[in-house]
Amino acid sequence: MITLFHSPRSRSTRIVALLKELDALDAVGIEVVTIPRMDGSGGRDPRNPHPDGKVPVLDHDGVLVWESSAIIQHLTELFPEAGLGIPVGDPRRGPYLSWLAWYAGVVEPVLVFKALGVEHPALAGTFRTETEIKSRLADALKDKPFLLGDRFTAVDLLLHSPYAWFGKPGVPEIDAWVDRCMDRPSARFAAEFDARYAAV
Ligand SMILES: N[C@@H](CCC(=O)N[C@@H](CS)C(=O)NCC(=O)O)C(=O)O
Repeated sequence: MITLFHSPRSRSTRIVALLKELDALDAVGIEVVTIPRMDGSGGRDPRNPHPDGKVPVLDHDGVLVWESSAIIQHLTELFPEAGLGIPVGDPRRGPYLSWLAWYAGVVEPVLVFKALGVEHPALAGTFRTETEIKSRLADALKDKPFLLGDRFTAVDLLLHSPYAWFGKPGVPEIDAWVDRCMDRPSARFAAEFDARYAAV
């Protein structure tokens, strides 16, 4: 049995969109849980098995997979027919894995520091800054609609998600790509799913 622990309008929303892209909504159950929110609402949910009480977390036959990048890799490999992941042996596998890991190791911390107004030369030295993130993305998108080519893959789903949340950065290549990603049925499905459960 596979269960996604999800809280509406959070980082797990992108995993709900992924399940739609993978046509895996029948195979993976979604358990809606609460999390502590920045505005003081919500709270840790005792049903959530994530060691830190966070979402997303996936329970696959009693084994936990946490962190969005890891969950995305696990699910795309479990449901390969959808072509959202890149298999071993494909020359795009290197960039695919690198985008996934770069998101978790660089993009997320840098964008959180920026949103909080936290600056330090050592942080910029270690992670670089949002300027480098935007230039890396714009460079990858200057000659193709998606990060790995003509086709939307799981790295587009993951990497565009902060801009779907915080707003587009005002860089033409990135803005157009975010629009393409947000215009997909999976993004609309996840937004509607969240609207339904956030209201409960
Ligand atoms: N890097 C993690 C971040 C997970 C995370 O921070 N999730 C937030 C929701 S947006 C959360 O669960 N916050 C509740 C808490 O910190 O207790 C991932 O992408 O899976």
